[in-house]
Amino acid sequence: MGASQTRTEHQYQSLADKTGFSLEQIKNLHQRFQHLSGNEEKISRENLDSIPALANNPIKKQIIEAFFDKRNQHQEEVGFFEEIGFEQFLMVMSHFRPPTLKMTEEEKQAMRKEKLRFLFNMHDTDNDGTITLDEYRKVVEELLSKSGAIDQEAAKAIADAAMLEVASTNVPHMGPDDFYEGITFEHFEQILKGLEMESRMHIRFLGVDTTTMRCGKSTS
Ligand SMILES: [Ca+2]
Repeated sequence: MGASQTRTEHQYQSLADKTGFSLEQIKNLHQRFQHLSGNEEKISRENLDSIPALANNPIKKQIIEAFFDKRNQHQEEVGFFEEIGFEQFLMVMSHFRPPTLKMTEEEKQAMRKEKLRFLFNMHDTDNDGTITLDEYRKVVEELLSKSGAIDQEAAKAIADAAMLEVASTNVPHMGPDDFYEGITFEHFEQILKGLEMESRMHIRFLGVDTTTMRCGKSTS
């Protein structure tokens, strides 16, 4: 074992401590990262944009932006990176990590909150703490327009109706002139309360199935 290999293992261990991934998972993800970056230190949006498995994902754009969103790095920073290195890449990937059997109830709750925060950030694009109707509309429009079956006007109407539904659940006695400012994180948690999503939130790309965090033989 050479000195550089020891150093790599040391780095992997520190990344494992930070992200909760096992050494094996980190090794696998590192290989994927190198493949994606073309053996460069960093990856850009263009690198992720060319992943075939993401091509048909209706929220591809949001997923890619999430990788460069500083809010997903746990450092209280906001804004976007132009490029990210392996550690930053891992931090984002760690949001897709499923809970393990060893986790305490408290740890599971913390993990759930982190995942919800990640999803919330994906929609709260201007980071003002609420998902406004406009922000929500954009996502719905994109989702529906990808299917090609619906025009923009209809997509808008559907987004408005869905948002009204959300508003009426959160503010039951809203008058016709009341203005609903948008979904706060607390509302968001409330809306998704009944949904067991700790193990559901996963993405399949890079040939990594995040439900198990195993690398498949897929070429993507
Ligand atoms: Ca917002």
